[in-house]
Amino acid sequence: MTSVVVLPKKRDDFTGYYYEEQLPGARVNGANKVVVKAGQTLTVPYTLDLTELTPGQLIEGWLRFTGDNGQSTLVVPFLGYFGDMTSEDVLDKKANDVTNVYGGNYFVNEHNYPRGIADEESLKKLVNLDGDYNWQQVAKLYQDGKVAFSPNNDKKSDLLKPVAFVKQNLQDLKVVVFDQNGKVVRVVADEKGLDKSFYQSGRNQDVSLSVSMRNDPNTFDWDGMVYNDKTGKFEVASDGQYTYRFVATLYNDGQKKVQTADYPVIIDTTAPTISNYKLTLDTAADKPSGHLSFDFSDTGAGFTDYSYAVVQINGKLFGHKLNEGASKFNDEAKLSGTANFELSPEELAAFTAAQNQVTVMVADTADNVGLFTSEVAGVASASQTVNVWNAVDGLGFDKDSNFYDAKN
Ligand SMILES: [Ca+2]
Ligand SMILES: [Ca+2]
Repeated sequence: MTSVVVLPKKRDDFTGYYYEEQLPGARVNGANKVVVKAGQTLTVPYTLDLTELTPGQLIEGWLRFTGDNGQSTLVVPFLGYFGDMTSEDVLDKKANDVTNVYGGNYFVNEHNYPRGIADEESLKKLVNLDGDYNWQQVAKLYQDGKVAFSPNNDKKSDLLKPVAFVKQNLQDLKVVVFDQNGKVVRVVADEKGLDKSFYQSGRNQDVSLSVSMRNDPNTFDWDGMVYNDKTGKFEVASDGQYTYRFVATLYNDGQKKVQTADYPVIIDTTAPTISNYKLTLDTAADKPSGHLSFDFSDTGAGFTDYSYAVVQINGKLFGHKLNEGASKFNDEAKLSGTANFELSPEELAAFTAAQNQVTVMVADTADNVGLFTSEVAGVASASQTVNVWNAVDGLGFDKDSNFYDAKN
């Protein structure tokens, strides 16, 4: 019997071919010679001694038995992991963590809009109209403390859906929700036998596309319901801070057989308010101008640097970032601020000689919309009108983006 223990395989720099070389410190112990009679089955024990090696590596090799006649040979290959397979963090990092492997874990709402960045209309503006990001890039703008949804059955961000990647097959993956006192208020799912994430058709497949999830790919979605142990009934969670926790159980035994990952989530069903609204127009001048300012404030999730105010003038829609130019937030948590901007030529052109209606809207990151409407007497207006932003009808997803999923 001869044995070879290899890995990593060596590459010949000159020829480019891979070749095998005995791994220093690895030894196979066992009988050098075995006798097997014709038709007999024999179990022969061998041990692989790796005590001189550093744990945490794949080990590959083979045993070769040569017959006494020097001709017939039998080769037995082996492959295994030396070390604790549970030392790997199986759950991918968050999408905003550059050390993520599969693009990072994040959340979307029922319309597949990533959470923790801005409301749906602002996301459409960022991706489709301003074109600053594609859907995969926009997911990386994920902000801790801004992941929010509003389970109030208004068809806007009523659901929280994880996009999560795992590096090993899992024996079990649970989702548990905690309230801000650390009390379990919901076990969302307990799923057995998940496949590790893999790369296919130009995108990474998250756990919801695991074979075991085919019966219900939405099992990890949180609908905002919690269990009330006083009434014994499920009810909609009240507004506040929650923690969405993955609990992964690995197949391999080891120190980190059970691993968790926590994500802060806000439930917010309160719409922002708008106050101190002021619109001044001067369309009679040689160079028409207009100025709009208002204060905005939210309870709950608030806004981000990617949040826009939507200005609707006679049904035409325009966007202005809440934290850009003279517009700014008043507090670090981005819960309130002042919008302050000049109207663009396109916005001025949207005014007519008839009665005008102007509405401003701001939405928090849980997609609750606050609005203020004013009537403006007819003005002498320019003829050209440009429809910059149609937020009412909504824009479709960018079908070419990697984020878009045709089945949803
Ligand atoms: Ca909602
Ligand atoms: Ca709110």
